[in-house]
Amino acid sequence: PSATCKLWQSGHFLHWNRCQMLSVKGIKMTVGQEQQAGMKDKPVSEDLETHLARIETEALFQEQPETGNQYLEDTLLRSYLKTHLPPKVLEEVHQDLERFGNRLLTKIQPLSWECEQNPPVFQQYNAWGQRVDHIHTCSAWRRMKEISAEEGLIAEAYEKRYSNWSRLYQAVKLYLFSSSSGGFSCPLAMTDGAAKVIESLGTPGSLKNAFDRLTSRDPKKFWTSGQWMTERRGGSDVANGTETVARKQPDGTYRLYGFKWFTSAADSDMALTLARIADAEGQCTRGSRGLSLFFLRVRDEEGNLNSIQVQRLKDKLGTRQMATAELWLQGARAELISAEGRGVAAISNMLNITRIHNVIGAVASMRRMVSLSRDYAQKREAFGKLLKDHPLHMQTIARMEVQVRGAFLLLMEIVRLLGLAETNLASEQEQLLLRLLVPVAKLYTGKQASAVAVEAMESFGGQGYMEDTGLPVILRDTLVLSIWEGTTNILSLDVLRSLAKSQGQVMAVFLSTVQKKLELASGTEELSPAVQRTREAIGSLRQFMAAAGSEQALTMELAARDFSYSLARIYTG
Ligand code: UCC
Repeated sequence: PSATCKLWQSGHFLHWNRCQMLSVKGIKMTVGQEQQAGMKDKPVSEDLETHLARIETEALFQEQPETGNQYLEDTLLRSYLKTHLPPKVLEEVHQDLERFGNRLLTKIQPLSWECEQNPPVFQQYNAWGQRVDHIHTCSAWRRMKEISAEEGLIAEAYEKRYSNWSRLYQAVKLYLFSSSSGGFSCPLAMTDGAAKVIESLGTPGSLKNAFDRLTSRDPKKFWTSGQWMTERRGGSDVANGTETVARKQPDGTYRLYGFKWFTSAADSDMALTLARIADAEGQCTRGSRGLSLFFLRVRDEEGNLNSIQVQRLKDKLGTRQMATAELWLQGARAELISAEGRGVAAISNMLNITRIHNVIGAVASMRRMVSLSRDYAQKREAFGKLLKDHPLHMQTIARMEVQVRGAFLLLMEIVRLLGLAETNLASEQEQLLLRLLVPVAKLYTGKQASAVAVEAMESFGGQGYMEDTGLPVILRDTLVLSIWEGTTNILSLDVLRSLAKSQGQVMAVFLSTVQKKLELASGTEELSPAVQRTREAIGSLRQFMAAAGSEQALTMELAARDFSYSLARIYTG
């Protein structure tokens, strides 16, 4: 420790006996303390030493991991588009995505960080004691809303410029946007879901304005939507947890009374929500059959809340950029938009879209973490060589990369099928497959995302754990992906629901589709071990299904999660 260091400065060697302080933190602190302690008394040579200590300190800093244009760097995405899109569509889409990739890098990513650093603030009263219930959002968050409209992040899917490919193209833009969106992908998910519900209802006249706004490219017109489903008694068992009551008004509208416990993106312009219609005696039907779907504006033209009080903002582990609130509905004016008692079935269109957005968010965050990890491996030296030259480190990254690629392809498959379904080009089999794959992909990628994020974080060593690197934010934000829009177990039960409702047809389609894909892969020698393992997995799945057929429903319920994981792995494989 007392060795003499030689440092080259201005053409001179200087001798410095303080190498024992060669800890990055130690040097910085000591220099700062020395400066404060008495700069005036120090001889010139000591100032020089201080300066040199700084240089030495700076030389110890790690180079920051970065990504460039996320579209251009994503070789799998580009090869997928090249393989699947018609050439004319590819040409147009490629140009737009390259431009968008640059905009993300230079303009949108800095806004994202600003959103993280300036979370929404709730002001309940003004200075004079009047209740205002104002949710203040930062300018970067509001800019994200404008950018979303300008980029057509919702519009693209509904304009259908590229027929069945529009949905996939929209999903690709959202995938690129997601990890730079500062949490704005959440309101976009619900906005997309609301537009889908309205479209599926045939866009009734009273909802035309809302639909036009949700799907607008004009930032001044664009609206976002909330999805208020969770009440105090819980968010999974919607049928029994919903207490909100709807009272019919003489003009045919309704007034809603109840307490919504989690309302994400509470600064949205409108919302879809469930409530129980009270009859003339004030009685409501219990359970799922008592639930109907309502549309409401959050504020009127003057900006006054629609008989809603904001109780407080939620103090969340992650997604802190986005305002999640508890809301009292105290007679909020609303419009019934489903058949009475068909609320859950009507909102399931929204759920399936937001669940796909959840998959987009999961794949995007994995891609971001692994891309940063890969970049870091090319810059960071340890044990005398770059991380990329350490086989064990590279094996760890390669395993993550496989997870991301599989999840990405599963996502693309879903949005490809959705595009077909939305343009009436999907066969009955493709529709069934879509119904099954949405919960399968949501539950599986939701778990993958946080596992990959944790692993990737480790690849940066202690730096990965530092808040100001931005890496912990990504991890925190992935943790919600297995919770909101249906937990892993609830989604596993939804997989069973799709089996029961189709009387097993979804499984027949699943197996025959996988079989066809395996036949295609069989022609490639290098893939034969993978083909073999997938065939074995299908064999086990068939055995399980044959045995489960004679068991009680409880057995199937108990197996739902493992069964769903198997479907995800087989299809991804
Ligand atoms: O988490 C939330 C915050 C929002 C943030 C969004 C941003 C995310 C974006 C991320 C970007 C990075 S909001 C709350 C989320 N809550 C949920 O997701 C609810 C979870 N619970 C369920 O999914 C349950 O399984 C329920 C609510 C669907 C169960 O309700 P029921 O009424 O007990 O279930 P039923 O009786 O089985 O279903 C009623 C009807 C049936 O149709 P019919 O009557 O024709 O047979 C079902 O087939 O609804 C139909 N149905 C569906 N149809 C139910 N689920 C589906 C489905 N997924 N697809 C099609």
